[in-house]
Amino acid sequence: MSAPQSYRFSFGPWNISEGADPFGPEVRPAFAHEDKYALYRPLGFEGVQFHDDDVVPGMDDLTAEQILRKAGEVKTMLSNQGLTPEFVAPRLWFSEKTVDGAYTSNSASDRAYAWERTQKCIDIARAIDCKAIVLWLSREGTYIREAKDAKVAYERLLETVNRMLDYDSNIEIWIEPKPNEPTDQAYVPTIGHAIALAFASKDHRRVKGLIESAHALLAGLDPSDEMAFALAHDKLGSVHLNDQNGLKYDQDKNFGGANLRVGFNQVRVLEEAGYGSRGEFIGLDVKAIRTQRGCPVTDHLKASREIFLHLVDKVRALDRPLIEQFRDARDYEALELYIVRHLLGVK
Ligand code: XUL
Ligand code: MN
Repeated sequence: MSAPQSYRFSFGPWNISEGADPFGPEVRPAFAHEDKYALYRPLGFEGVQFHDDDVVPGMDDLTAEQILRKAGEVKTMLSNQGLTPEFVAPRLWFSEKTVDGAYTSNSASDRAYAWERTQKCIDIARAIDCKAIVLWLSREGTYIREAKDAKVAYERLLETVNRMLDYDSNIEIWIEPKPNEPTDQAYVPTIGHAIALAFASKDHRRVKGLIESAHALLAGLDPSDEMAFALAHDKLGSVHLNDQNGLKYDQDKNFGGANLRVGFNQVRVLEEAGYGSRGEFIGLDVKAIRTQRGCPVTDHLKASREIFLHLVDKVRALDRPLIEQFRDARDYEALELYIVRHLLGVK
């Protein structure tokens, strides 16, 4: 038997936050992104996820040369800390030019801005030696259905993916689906939509998905089945493990914190498929609870990683022949009791 998989973990600097929510201001002092890099390794993380302007703040007002200079500085900071950039995502939801979406906006000048910004994002990724671009499609959707022609919108998304593949012949594109928030209905709400786009693109081998647990739950789906679907098509670029308590706002709770069994099944599916054996990261997208004091707050990252690793132990300790017996006998009552006892640590 091959040696058990050991996992590498990543998170984005926005996961160490000031605790603001849509109804209130920041509750913790700011902690500079650049000071965060020193925290990664001691916490057990080696991958850094970025938005383009996490690497180059204020990039819309900078020249190409200034952008590359700043990206070069960040590359040095990462290598000084022994860190790997996992992906860069264009932040296309903050500009006044993307209030009604970016690639799917009805305005040609907004779409032109989105494409320019995407090229700069790819330039930044290249400058820090990062091989993947994440597309979280934020405002690509509608608040009312009649606002956009949805068929044209999907054609525009495919055209963008193809342009990105042409712009750089090495990068991979990982689409992060989410069904809603900020829009009422988002285009590309599930991994099935993302993978259809991938296969429709001009080089499907370079287009994959990134599955966030909470986003799948918001779509009313089980994240482990979403992951299994992507894995069955060899299209799981990365994951954003977290948790979500029901169909509410995107909560980004600690992994396994709301529903341990749902967490367990994600770990089971990843582990059984050998996810991570080609260097894929276990990415987290978790928010510290607003009431948490301190600066910087990192306990939520430590806890989510620890819960993941405990669940790996649980998956490895499963009695596989017994599970096969229950499956053969179609005794799913017994299988369920076995799983719950196993999670509880009782015989
Ligand atoms: C939004 C979300 C983003 C993406 C990266 O819900 O999850 O943080 O992961 O832009
Ligand atoms: Mn995410």
